[in-house]
Amino acid sequence: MGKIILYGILLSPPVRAVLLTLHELDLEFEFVEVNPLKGEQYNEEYVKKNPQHTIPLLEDDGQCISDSHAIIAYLCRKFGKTDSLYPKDFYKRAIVDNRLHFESGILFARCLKGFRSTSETLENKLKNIEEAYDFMEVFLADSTHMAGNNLTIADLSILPSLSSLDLIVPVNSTKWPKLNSWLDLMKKLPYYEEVNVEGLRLIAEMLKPMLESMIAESKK
Ligand SMILES: N[C@@H](CCC(=O)N[C@@H](CS)C(=O)NCC(=O)O)C(=O)O
Repeated sequence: MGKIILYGILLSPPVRAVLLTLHELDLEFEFVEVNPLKGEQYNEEYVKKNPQHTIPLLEDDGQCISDSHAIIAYLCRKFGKTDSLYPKDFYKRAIVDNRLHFESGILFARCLKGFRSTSETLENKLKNIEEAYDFMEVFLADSTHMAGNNLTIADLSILPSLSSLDLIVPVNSTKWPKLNSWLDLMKKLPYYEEVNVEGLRLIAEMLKPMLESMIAESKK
């Protein structure tokens, strides 16, 4: 097996999605810090590897792949001992892919907007986050996991963004009972503490002033 290198920082939800998948697949890897808060994603060497200058970036035996969704699907295809994390069945895989695109286009996009100061009103940001929670409540209507009744990369992709958004809009068990139970279930993953908790602590610390003013504003 070639050497796997993951570039990024724990603060980033898509980096954590890749870390969760590497742990779930029990793969050895090297973690190299590339910190966008210090502008390190623009280093010449890094941009050669990833012209889109995003984290995460995975290097497997010298071959580079960017975008967490492409990376975690690749890891499962190449290293998964079974197809449970990324099913081969066409329909089941389509449902997993749907959730990956949901994470990319809706959940993570709304997560970024939620954490950044933009021209969008706070009311609108919160409404959009709550709507994303409503969608996931529907995903979970007849199943224990985001795509069926077992753990897939749909869960590992959604977990870091959702748990980060939970800092702004708590996943209330009355409003989103299934989503709340799913989050509790995910917290039992053996590598959850190591991968996700530190990332969330870093986000909470970095965003403390912003979160305090958002909470104050939302109470007005
Ligand atoms: N869809 C991408 C999103 C990656 C992304 O936007 N990462 C942010 C950090 S959370 C980043 O690299 N920002 C720096 C930049 O875009 O220059 C993925 O899932 O990997």
